[in-house]
Amino acid sequence: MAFEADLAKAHAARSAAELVQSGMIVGLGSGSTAGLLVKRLGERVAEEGLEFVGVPTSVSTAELARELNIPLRDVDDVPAVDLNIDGADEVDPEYRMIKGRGGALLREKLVACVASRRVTIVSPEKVVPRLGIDSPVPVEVSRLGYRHIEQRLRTLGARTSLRRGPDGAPFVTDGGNLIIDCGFSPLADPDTLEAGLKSVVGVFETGLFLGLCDVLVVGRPDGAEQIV
Ligand code: ABF
Repeated sequence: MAFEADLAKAHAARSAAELVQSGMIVGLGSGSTAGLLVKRLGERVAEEGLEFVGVPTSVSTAELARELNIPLRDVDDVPAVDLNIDGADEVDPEYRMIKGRGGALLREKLVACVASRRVTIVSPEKVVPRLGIDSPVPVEVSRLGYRHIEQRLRTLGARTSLRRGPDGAPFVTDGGNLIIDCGFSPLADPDTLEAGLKSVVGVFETGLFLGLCDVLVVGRPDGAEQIV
């Protein structure tokens, strides 16, 4: 099963990598599927002389891209992003997504929002009939006041859990913030929920990505399907 999921991710990544053309400014997502994309783009740079500029969405993606000789810029140093390619945790039939299990949601959303075309690459189990049944919504919050912020999130119906790292200490994002994972059963209306979460002072961003998927690439063990 794990092998099949890995193969599906690899096919999704390979298929999306073909969308990158020389001269483009490309948002590079985070997570294992996006990691496979970055590796494939590194191969295209080495084998075909593909020339593009990457805008990384996390420290780990930037490190990987540098190892592969992919030139990078920060999002503030580019006028626009032509294409953004990133993974997701869940995608519903309206191409709304939950992202942020990897903890890079703020930068991922910033880059997705300035991109002309957003491509999501997933393995098939990420495509769900309804968001939030299996995945909590990650919410990136200020360190200062996080206990109060958590309390406010609970009043919105969230079952909250402060994310922790493998050492048991609170997980700290690349931006120096905390993540509170918020479970909702059910997650009724993503747009209303997004507005409610964003109304809490100290919430910087949520893992609800609404209207940010233009192309969905679903990998399978034997290939990939691009859905526009
Ligand atoms: C990023 O990586 C995140 O937004 C999402 O949470 C995660 C998906 O990771 P993977 O591809 O490893 O399943 O895209």
